[in-house]
Amino acid sequence: MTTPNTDAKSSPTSSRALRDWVKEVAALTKPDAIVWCDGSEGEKNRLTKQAVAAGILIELNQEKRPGCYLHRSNPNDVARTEQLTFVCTPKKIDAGPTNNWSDPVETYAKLRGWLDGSMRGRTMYVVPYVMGPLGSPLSKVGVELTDSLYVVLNMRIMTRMGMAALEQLGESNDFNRGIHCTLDLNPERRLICHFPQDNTIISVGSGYGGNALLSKKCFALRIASVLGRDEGWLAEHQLILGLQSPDGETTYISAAFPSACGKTNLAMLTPPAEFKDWKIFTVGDDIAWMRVGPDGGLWAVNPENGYFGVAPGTSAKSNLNAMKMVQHDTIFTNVAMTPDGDVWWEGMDVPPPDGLLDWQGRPWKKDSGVKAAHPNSRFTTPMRNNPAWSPSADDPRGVPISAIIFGGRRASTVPLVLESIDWTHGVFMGATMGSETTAAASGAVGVLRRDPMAMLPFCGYNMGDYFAHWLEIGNKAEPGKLPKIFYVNWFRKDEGGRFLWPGFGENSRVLAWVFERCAGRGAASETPIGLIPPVDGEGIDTDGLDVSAEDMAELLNVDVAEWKAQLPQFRAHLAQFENLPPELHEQLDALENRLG
Ligand code: SAT
Ligand code: MN
Repeated sequence: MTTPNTDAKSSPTSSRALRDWVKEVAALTKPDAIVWCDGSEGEKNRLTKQAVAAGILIELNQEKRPGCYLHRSNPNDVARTEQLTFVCTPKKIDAGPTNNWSDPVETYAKLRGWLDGSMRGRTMYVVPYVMGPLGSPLSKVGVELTDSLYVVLNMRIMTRMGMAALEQLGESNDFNRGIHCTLDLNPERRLICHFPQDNTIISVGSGYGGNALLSKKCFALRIASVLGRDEGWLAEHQLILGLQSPDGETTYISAAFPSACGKTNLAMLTPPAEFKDWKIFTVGDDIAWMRVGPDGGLWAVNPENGYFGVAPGTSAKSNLNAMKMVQHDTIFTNVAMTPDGDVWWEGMDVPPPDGLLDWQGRPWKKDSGVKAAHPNSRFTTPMRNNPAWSPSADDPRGVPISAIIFGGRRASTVPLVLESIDWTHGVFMGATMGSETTAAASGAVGVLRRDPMAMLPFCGYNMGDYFAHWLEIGNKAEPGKLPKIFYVNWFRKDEGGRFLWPGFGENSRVLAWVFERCAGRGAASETPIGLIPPVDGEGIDTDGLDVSAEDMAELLNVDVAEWKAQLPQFRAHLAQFENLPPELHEQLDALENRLG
């Protein structure tokens, strides 16, 4: 085994802790070579060539899609595996009832056994990266050691990777330690383990996005949520967008939806023709790190540098900006390939050409009933590719958040939009939110599960404490400066299963109401569950909207009986948390009273 570049003289880092750790992991995994990634263009070209030669990437048609490649995953490894994801705190109670827990001492020992010699014959890449704008006090450094070229090339898009990260780290030992080893992709030897007390992640046996790109869910959410708890800030599964009104005033809104519920679409949506004077700019599409700023308001940064978006359903109609941004310099994972080396997926709004290869590279037939692209197929794209990209994504101060939106997929009960009475009620709304499951995680699709703040799979500590932390943030902020909290549901259906709301660009009408409410204007009616726009047209601007008055009334209807029927579910859900803050019990009682 060689261990080049880990001694002080030849190593690119002045952090002794980093050099020592790289040396230690190399001594365990025994790679043939160690490569420190610098993040340069030359490195990208070299590694891309290698990946193509090794069959890890397939070069797509470079005239149609310059800089674009396709990766096909092992069919057993195409989504996050929540049942194999663990939080390994010394005390089980600190992981809480919503996380899988395993003992850190035993888990380290088991993983060390699996890692021993696991990189023999392979190269170990050292991937230093910054989460958050360079030089921002809100940013954090991570280093991922991986034996996967696919991971390196994706990390290069998803994070600010390379020398910039080593510069930001300097001599410090304060960085997230991530070890990723592909092993043989045997689900029997697949584990994604978090050790928040050591700021460490070990992920083995999977090459899939959220399991293997350790910057994303593992660091920026599970570990960062714990850092946030201890340091007084929030790491959230939220997009951040800037909404510019016709007067040129910009309001920043963040929004939490479970995976594959349209965060990427909302973050970059194009308002419809009647709303063309409103503009939306994307700060982030998946993760927000938020803290109370010097002015007492809540400020947010997007820690990421790219998007890992769901391909199926993305079309010129649903997300024109996404269609434009994936035109170049994008890695596609598990989409279908056309005979001329282009990509295709269900819902692209162009018919599938003859001679299509499905996501596994097999010839695909139109009426075969099987999907050509995997339902969780993805694109990895640099955020600057997005025509709606907001340069404030690079602002070290972050952006001031005026509204936080929670949302999920609910066929019934939950109205199109709802405003909370106050911060505590908003936290209660987030804590009890539910959504029907999607293909982003393995398991059944379409089952209603409670997914508090869309963080169920991502909160790295006890969720009871997490709710208390949200309440504390509310106390820390200047009362008048706290964001307003809303709840939306784009997915309500009628009895025949037809969507009542057209969604996509039309969602900007709901955002416009949110904007007005934040500005202290905009009509709202009180209901037992919170404030909703009045149905008489004073609330949501329906000019030019193709939704009948009856459907609009249904979308904004609060069915007291349906809400009452949910109360036992709320109670059972909250009862899991031994250390639930009393304020949330009080909120539930108050809701019950208001419902009569
Ligand atoms: O695969 S990821 O976890 O990164 C995407 C998602 O599920 O939200
Ligand atoms: Mn996500």
